Amino acid sequence: ETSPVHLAVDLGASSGRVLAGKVTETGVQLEEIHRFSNGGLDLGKRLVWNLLGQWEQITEGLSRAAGIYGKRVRSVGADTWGVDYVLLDRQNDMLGPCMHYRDGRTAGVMEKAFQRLSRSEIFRATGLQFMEINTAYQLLAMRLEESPQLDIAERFLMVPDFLHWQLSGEQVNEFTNASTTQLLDVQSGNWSRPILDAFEIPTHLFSEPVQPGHCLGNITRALQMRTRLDRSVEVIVPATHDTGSAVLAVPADSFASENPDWCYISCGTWSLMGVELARPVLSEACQLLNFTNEGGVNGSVRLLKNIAGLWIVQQCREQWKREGHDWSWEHLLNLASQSPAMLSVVDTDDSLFLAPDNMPEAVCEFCRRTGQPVPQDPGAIVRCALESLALRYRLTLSYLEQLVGHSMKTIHMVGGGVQNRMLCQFAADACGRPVVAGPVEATAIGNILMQAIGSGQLSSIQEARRLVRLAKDIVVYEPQPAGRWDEGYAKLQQFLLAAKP
Ligand code: LFR
Repeated sequence: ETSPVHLAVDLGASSGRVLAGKVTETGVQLEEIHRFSNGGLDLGKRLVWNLLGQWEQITEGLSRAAGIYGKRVRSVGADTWGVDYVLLDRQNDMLGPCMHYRDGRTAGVMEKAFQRLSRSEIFRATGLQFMEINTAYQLLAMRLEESPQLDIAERFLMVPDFLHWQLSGEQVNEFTNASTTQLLDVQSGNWSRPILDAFEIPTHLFSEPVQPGHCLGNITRALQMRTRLDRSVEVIVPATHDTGSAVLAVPADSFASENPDWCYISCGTWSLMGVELARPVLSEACQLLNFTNEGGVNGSVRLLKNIAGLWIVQQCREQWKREGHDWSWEHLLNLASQSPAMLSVVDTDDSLFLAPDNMPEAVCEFCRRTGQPVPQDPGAIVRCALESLALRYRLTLSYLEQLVGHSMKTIHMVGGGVQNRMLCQFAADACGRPVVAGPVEATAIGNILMQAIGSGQLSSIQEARRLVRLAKDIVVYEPQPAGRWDEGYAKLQQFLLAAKP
């Protein structure tokens, strides 16, 4: 076999991976080369990335890939979740640890930001949703803590930019991930001077963002020696924001059209639900509903909302593990399927679920607080969380349709969460639309397809998506008319009304 191989480095909430991908006429063939854990590191005062450990694992993965594929490896590129970054001093040394966005230092910082620049001014400039985790508030938190790091920093790199620098020796800011900072101007695609100034963030830390597909040249000599990869291997920047890569790999037959009739849910720890557009939506309604306009590939915009996602059930599982029960997903879903439907509904995006010590207890607490039956066992808790998530999808779909002014025919679900077949069926039922689920490995596939485009092997996103449509793991879930979804939905709306100030 001689088809070229592209390597994707993909760092996710629980694990990091190096994958090899071949792009041929029959689709994208993926192989996982190396997997390692990537949880945050709790230092007591700070929750941080183990970034240097990750880099070591990545080079291990690259060495293995070199051993397997030799000279066939053409390129490599990295993606991770958004918002997290590294600062370098004038000698290119890292300043402090790389902070994790779930660290508590940004609590309350958004309100302080609004004293400097109003909510609507920030929205009009950036088009971004307001989340405490955004880089803008992480940097402002440093300013407010009077961190000396900000004073001696010379360079700001998002985590994938840092990895690309290690891979290639070049320092750039990639556009899709830069757009998650809430520091980019939504019109120009460049850093927003008024926002940086208002938050006292030095402008010289940033360079004009480069677009996905950009080639940074060959891997460094040091990396070549260490991994035995060929010196000709190129570093090609994908959509380095994982969600940007995942949405590239939606098996749709259109790209950034004026009137998309499909929406997506990129489904993992978070559920990112939205549409792909050619232009941002900057209306008052968009700001009120707190939707975001994130930068995508080839100038596309992802109008979407962050939904808490599988976080709640993942954390339940962790808690039960701590209590001595290492239950598999399959077992838990089986229990859930035997539990009564729509016993109780929770608002998955309630702050109660952000970072509780005991997630199953938090679910019960929400039910108690709202006068509903309290789920009595793990099956009932999982069922409640998944049904509630599907109801959030329905709500978000209604907001989306309101914002774009027409209805969606299909929901594409991509990402690891798609393996949860119960959730896919619930999503179809709750929303009353067919769900096209898959591919599971959307992020890695999107990363690799962008490298294939950047290296000239493919000519367009449409061509890339045609190959994704050949994926074997795409399953359609038709909505079932039965169920108590209307009843559950009415409850969710009640909670939201009650929570309004
Ligand atoms: C998903 C994701 C979301 C972003 C969140 C935090 O992995 O990248 O798009 O809002 O993580 O960065």
